[in-house]
Amino acid sequence: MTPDSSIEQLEALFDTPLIDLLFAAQSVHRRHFDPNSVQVSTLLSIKTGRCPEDCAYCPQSIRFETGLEVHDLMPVDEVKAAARRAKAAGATRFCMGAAYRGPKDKDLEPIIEMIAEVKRLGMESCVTLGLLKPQQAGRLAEAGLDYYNHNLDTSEAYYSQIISTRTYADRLTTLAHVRDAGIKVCCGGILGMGESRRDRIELLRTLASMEPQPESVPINELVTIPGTPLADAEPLDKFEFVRTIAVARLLMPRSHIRLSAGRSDFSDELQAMCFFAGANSIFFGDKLLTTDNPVPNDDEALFARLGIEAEPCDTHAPA
Ligand code: SAM
Ligand code: DTB
Ligand code: SF4
Repeated sequence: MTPDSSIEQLEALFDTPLIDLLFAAQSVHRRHFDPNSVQVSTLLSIKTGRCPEDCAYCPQSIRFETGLEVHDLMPVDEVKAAARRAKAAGATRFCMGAAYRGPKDKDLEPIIEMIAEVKRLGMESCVTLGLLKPQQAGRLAEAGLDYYNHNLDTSEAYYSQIISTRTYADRLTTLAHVRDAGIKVCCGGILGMGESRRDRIELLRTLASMEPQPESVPINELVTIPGTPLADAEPLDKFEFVRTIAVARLLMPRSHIRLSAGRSDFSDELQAMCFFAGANSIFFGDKLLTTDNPVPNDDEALFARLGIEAEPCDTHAPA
């Protein structure tokens, strides 16, 4: 299977008996990765809430009443302390998220300091700040940023059902600026927002068609948030989630596929199945940005039971 495969071919792949699909995905996975190794990232919301965008899934939009505790950009020393704790707990990448449509130039100054502190700890750095101008991507690259997270979330066709304040093309333009600046791309989506299987296929096809493909592909399950338009979204069949991971692995054989939001609702057995399907990265720490994630003790126990090791850090900065 390649990104050029037709929709019909990808539909047929999705329809493959589950065990055959898992076997195919695992066979490709172990050609490119140690199958018992999972990359571990920790998230921190460095600026929470009051976002002007209207993403129907998001607790941080100013348009929805979600009872969220909001805060402005955190001081650099608090971010540094959180990164140090994440490193001590075993994370190798520190991902900082801000509820912006896009950052103002002046917002980037403290964020650049945060990136420098994370690098000084010997961790990989990632930020997710919304839409970027080319010169802003350049400033982040100069600061030594390793990854920029910017999700496409769903298919182009379904996008306007979820977000009205920006277009798919806006997102793709920022992704191009990030790539042109020489920063690695972290780009994925959310499943369970009422999209069709065709939308999931189109999302994966768009991701896999990028040249080069994103290094990191977070696959989130929608965390339903009371007060948002998607509060009552029908949950996705968990086997459909696993199938989507397997097809992502087959289409993007060298990318890290991250089992992202939604893990709190997954049994250990379902997570193991996702790893078998080709997921090889997680968010580690008891919080995502604003919602709960499995507690570290549970993840450590799960890794031990499965014989999974955390992937070593891919950065050459001093420890
Ligand atoms: N504002 C920036 C942006 O949208 O790119 C960065 C922060 S935003 C919260 C980062 C990502 O979190 C979104 O692109 C979306 O994929 C994910 N996300 C937000 N709310 C979610 C939810 N309720 N369930 C699953 N994923 C969610
Ligand atoms: C991604 O794909 N998922 C993360 C990270 N990238 C920034 C965010 C998940 C957010 C889930 C809802 C919340 O905690 O606010
Ligand atoms: Fe704002 Fe990002 Fe949430 Fe959309 S996903 S409302 S852009 S914080």
